[in-house]
Amino acid sequence: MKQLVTIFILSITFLFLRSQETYEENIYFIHDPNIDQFILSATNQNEIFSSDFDLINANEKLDTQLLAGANDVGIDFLESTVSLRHDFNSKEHSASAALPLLPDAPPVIAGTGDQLYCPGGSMPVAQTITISDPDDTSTTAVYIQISGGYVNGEDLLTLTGSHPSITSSWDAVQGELTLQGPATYTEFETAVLATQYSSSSASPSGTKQFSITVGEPNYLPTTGHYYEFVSAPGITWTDAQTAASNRTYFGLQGYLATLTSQVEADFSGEQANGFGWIGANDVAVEGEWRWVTGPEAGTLFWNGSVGGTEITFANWNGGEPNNCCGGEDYAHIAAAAVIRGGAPIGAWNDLRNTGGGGNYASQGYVVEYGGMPGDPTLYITLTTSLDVSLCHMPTNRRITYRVNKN
Ligand SMILES: [Ca+2]
Ligand SMILES: [Ca+2]
Ligand SMILES: [Ca+2]
Repeated sequence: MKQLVTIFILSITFLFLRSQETYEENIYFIHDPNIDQFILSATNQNEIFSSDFDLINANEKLDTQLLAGANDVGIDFLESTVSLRHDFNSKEHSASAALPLLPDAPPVIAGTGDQLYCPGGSMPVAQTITISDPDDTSTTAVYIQISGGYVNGEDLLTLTGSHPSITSSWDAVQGELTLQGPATYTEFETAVLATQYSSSSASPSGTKQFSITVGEPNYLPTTGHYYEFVSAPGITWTDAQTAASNRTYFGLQGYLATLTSQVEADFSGEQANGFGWIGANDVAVEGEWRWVTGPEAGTLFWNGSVGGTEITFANWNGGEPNNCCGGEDYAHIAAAAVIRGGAPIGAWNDLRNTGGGGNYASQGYVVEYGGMPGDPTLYITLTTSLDVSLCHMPTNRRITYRVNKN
């Protein structure tokens, strides 16, 4: 018996104007896992039509078969919208809707790696690995971080062998090896299996934990979140807040970035590459700077003006937040050209909602994804470990040999 199809995306209702008559039409996208096809069907009072098609990409024109009724049905799939037109008995009806197509499905990584490491040697970080992805065969990078037990200056990850599509770079501060593509998932699987852990210590100890993450350039393993700068010259903070909340990534709900650590602030600062609104303001009470978006909404992180009190984490530019020029209540990542007072690239300034001029003209906003209620669970990180303690012979261990004599 054929497995029942599952309603995969959504159902939408189009409203058609037919002469003077108005009627509703329900359209369903249904995913049939047996044939890996998407079936579009629709019904109304008078006509029934259905169509099935292979979803190859999100930009194709598809013709459908009209099962009952009149002469033509056409469906255009554009990049991010679906428009439907059909012509029944020479009466034209059309509709379009901002209908998101299939979201980009996240990759899933799985594997094993729970081994022993002996001093002086090297061991692969994983024994098996598979990366699967329903709608992609390649990605830009894989990150392997020594996420537990890392000793800077002793521990090292090395990519061995020849991998023409992949270059590796070691960050000793983060304890992270980046395998940089783009390359196919298969090539990355091979490279991960060829990545070796070693320690320069004569007597390493403890357990080394490795986080192997299928990533894109905008993924920060430290937080497990994604960050994206969206260019939108002239956009206000309030419009940026709305725009950010309308974005999703791998099904994760977007929000104006909430930067609660230096690592996160630096990462977003590099991404913004200049001006970018972030999810903080002191609109409610002057000088009470709060994250007002994302999982941290409502969190007070700074109290006061220039030289105020850091409650959690803040990353103000030198001489900020100064509530300048009749009042500035919205936070943004400042352009590199105006960073001063020893502040890091990506430091923040307070500004009015509409932005300012020159280096303070609004250029866009930084969206963060991750940590929101209802977000799907992603399986993009594989954790493995090496136990480096069992290789040491306990000094007080007594070993008894029994010899049998005949
Ligand atoms: Ca955050
Ligand atoms: Ca203010
Ligand atoms: Ca300011």
